Amino acid sequence: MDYFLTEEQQAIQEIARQIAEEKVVPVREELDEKEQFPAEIMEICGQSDLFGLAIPEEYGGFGGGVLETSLAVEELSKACLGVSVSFAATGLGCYPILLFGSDEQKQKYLPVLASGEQLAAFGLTEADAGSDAGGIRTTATKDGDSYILNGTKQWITNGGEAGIYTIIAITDRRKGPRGASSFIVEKGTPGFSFGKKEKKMGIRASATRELVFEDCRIPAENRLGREGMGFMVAMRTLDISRPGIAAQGVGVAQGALDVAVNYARERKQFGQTIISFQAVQHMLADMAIKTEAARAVTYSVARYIDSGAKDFSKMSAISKVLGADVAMQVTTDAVQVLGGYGYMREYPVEKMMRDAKILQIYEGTNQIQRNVIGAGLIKEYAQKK
Ligand code: COS
Repeated sequence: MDYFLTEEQQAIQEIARQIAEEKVVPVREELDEKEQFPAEIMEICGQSDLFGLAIPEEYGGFGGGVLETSLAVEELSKACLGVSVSFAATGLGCYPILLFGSDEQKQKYLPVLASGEQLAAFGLTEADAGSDAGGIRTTATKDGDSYILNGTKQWITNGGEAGIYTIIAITDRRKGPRGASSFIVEKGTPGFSFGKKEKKMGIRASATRELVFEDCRIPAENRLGREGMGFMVAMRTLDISRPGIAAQGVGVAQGALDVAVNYARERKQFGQTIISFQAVQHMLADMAIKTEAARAVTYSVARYIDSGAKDFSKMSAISKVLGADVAMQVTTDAVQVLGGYGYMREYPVEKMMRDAKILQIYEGTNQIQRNVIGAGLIKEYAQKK
C-alpha cells in the first residue's frame, strides 16, 4: 500500500526500521526480562537524528511534524514497545516547549532534545489524578523570581532517565483547572528526586518512576506560557501526542501480524501448513484489515495536524482509540495463531500482547478518548444547526 510518503519520510522509515531490526530485535527479550532501560538504543536514535523530527530546523531539528514522528515510532514499535515509548516520551515531554515555549526557552532546551543529548518526560499524572487531570495537587508557589514546587507525580515515563521535565502544577487552587500552570524542571535541581522504578506487566524496558518535589525552587523564567494556562498546555500536548500512541499500536500490531503469518506458513498440523486452513487465514485477514485501517487513520490524522489544523482533539482521540484497540486485538490473535507456542516466552507475541495493553490505558484511557470524541460530536452538530 502506497501512502505517498515523500523521499525524506521514506528515509526516516528506513533509518528507524534498520535500528529496530539490527539493534532492538536482538536485545528486546533481555531488556524485557531484566527491565533494563535501552540507553544505548536511545543514543543511536540521537545519532540518527530521530529525536529532532518534529523540532523546527532553527532549533536544531529536522522540521517535520507528527507524521514523521509517527513513522519512526511505528517502526520501533514493530520491534519493541518498551523501546519505542522511551523514544516517544521525549516527544511528549518536548511538546509543551514546542507549543508554548518562548524563543529563549526553545533556544535553551530544544537543541539538546533534538540531538538526543537529553531525554524529556511529561509530568501530569498523580496518585489521585489520572483520568481526572484537573484534580492534580502538586503546587507551584510564587516566591520572588522563583516558584517552589511541592508534590508527587506518578507513573512518569522516562522518570529518572530524562534530563528535562515539563510539569503541570497548581498555582491558584481556587481556580480549578484554570489555576494550573506549566513549568520546565531540570534533573539535578535541589528538591527534585525520583521514586523507585515501577514493576510493570509490559513495556518493561521503559523506565516509569515517581517525580518527587520537596520545596524544589525553580526560576520563574521556567514557566511555560502564562499562569493559569497549565491545563490547556496539558490538553493541547495530549491532543498532538495521541496519534503517536496510535502509531505505537500500528507498529506492534504489524509486528505481531508478521510473526503470526510467518509461523502459520511453517507450522504443520494434520499434514499441512496451518495457513492453508481457512480458519487461520480468516484470523490473519482480520488482523491485516484492522492493522491497515489503523495505519490509514493514523497517517491521515497526523497529516491533518501537520497541515496546521486548529481543532483536532476528536480526530486525535479517534486515532488513539483505534490504534490501541487494534493493537490489543491483533496481538491477542497472534498469540492464538501460535497456540501453545504463542503463550511461551520463546516467541515474541506474548510480550507484544503484554506490551499492547498499556496503549488502551496511557495518555488518556480509551474511555476518556470516547468522552473527548463525544464532546467533539456534540460541538460539531451544534454548529451545524
Ligand atoms: N484543548 C484546549 N483546551 C481544552 C481541551 C483541549 N483539548 N480540553 C479541555 N480544554 C479546556 C476547556 O475548554 C476548559 O476551559 P475553560 O475552563 O476555559 O472552559 C478546561 O480546559 C477544562 O475542560 P473540561 O471541563 O472539559 O475538563 P475536565 O476536567 O472535564 O477534563 C478530560 C477533561 C477528561 C478530557 C481531561 O481531564 C483528560 O484529558 N483526562 C485524561 C488525562 C490523560 O490523558 N492523562 C494521561 C496522562 S499524561 S501521559
